Amino acid sequence: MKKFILTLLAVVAMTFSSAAQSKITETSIEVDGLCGMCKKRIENAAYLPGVKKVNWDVETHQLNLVFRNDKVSKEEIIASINDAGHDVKGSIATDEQYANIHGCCRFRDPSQRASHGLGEALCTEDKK
Ligand SMILES: [Cu+2]
Repeated sequence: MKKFILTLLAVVAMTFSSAAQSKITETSIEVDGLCGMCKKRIENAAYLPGVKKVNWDVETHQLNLVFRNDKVSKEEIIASINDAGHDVKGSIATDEQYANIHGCCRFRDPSQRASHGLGEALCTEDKK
């Protein structure tokens, strides 16, 4: 019986250690936005179940992510950010999604970008 319990403990320990090693993904993606309000919106959208850390930098536009890849995928996180109205490099929000964004956060608007000291938007299609 004692041997059985020890074997069981060893199996449990191995399961946990391999899970901790291989199931964490650390990555960063480029997300367009302007300000502190955008930061909150982007980080809230990215913070899905299984996501451990989110940090969007208003200067670099990089969103750093740490997540459990057995619980959530990068694609799901990107879809959620698009849903909140923000453009991700390689995955642009639809006009309907973008329309929900607060007026002062219109990151595709060249005059808003200029007033925040930003260059060209990620979305380079002509939006009129
Ligand atoms: Cu904003």
